Amino acid sequence: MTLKLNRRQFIATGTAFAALGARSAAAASPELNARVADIQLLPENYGSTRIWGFEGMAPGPEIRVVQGARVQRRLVNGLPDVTSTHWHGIRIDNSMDGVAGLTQEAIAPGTSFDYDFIVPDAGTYWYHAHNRSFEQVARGLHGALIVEEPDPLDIDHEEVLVLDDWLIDPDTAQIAETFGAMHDLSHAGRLGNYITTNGKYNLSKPVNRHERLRLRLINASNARIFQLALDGLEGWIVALDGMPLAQPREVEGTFLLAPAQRIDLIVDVTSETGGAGHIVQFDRNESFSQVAFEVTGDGAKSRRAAPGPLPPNNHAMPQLAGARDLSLLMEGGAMGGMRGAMMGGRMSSMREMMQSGNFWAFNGSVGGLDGAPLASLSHGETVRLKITNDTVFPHAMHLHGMHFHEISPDGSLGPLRDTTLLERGEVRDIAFVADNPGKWLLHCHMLSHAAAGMMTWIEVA
Ligand SMILES: [Cu+2]
Repeated sequence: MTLKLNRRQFIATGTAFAALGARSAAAASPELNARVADIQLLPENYGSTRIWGFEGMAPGPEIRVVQGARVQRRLVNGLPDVTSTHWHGIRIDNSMDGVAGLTQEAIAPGTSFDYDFIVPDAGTYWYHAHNRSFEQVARGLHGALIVEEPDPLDIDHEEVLVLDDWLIDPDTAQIAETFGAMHDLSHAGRLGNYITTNGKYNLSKPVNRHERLRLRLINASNARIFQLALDGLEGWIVALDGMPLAQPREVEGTFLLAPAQRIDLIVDVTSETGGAGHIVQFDRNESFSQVAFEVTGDGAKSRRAAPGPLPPNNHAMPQLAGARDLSLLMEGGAMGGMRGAMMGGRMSSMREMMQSGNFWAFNGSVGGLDGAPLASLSHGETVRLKITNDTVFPHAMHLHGMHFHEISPDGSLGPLRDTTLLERGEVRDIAFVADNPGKWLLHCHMLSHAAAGMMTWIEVA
């Protein structure tokens, strides 16, 4: 039936809508319920798995807005623990950053907190719990936050792909409740035995040959560094951690996606009709299909021309001459040879550290939220931070509130990131303009490491 309105009805309806608009503006934000749920995470022949998820899902509901929009969510804590929600990669107002104990009080069970912020940059972001995150993220509290460019891209499909790994007891189908296990804290972090994309171990998407896809990859795992490649798909990396590359980078061989990092790809389906393309995941010497793209039909006769860059987000360029130099020495962990570190205001032996579940140090001190900041910066100051990984494990270092440039070996400014991977023994300089006031966490996103000493913060005033 076609709805026809005469002018009188139209005016009346318009008035009704206006009243509705006024009422909804004053009403509460949409709710985002963090709660316990039982879901079919494992294959059908296994039982259900109890998770903690936003709206009872893992990943939680996708939040999708256009660049410059306002995001409002009332986080309702239906969990049996306090929580908070961090909006990872967003240049956000500090009071909305969601770090329990630094930017807000933890949200008690049965209470709520209203998140309300503007998203200044287009790109692929995510949200996740930021209280006991080594447990709460592992239980499933994460979801995608997508900020669209104002103008649509020339693509046929877009897929948001949240990669995760779960530590599951196969006998019970339940998440192994070994959070904070000594081995995870002191070695490579909590690694899972069940790998999913968007909560499925066998995610498959139908496509046509020669279609162009935008793939938004998000690593929501606690500690797994995904080593990935394309098969039957050819394309380009166009953005890292939400931020467009100045020029698309053709994918050749494997690429890494460390915990919390994102990669945006534009790929063309090159596999034959009836075949499949894959995002391939390498684990030790084996390879698996992380995501399959079943080529069910013929698309265009030939591929499109190579894509241009995504429109840039507007960031201040750091001027390295005259930048303030800071350094961060990362030490500790198993086989790291560290004898001890400052903890709670006094020198402590490794044995004393271990007794309180701490294994790592930043600049000789066990890190956390209680101590002094790594640095107090003036608003607008440019910083060059040298990060030295003097441990035998890789670490994915994340700065809240601002993106930074990795500095290339030749001294030039590399891509903008919010999470940078340092392999064992690696040294990396990063640079950024401290143009977002507040208290910003700087921590390892191997979440067990953050809980065991790899956490500090900077202040911008
Ligand atoms: Cu780490």
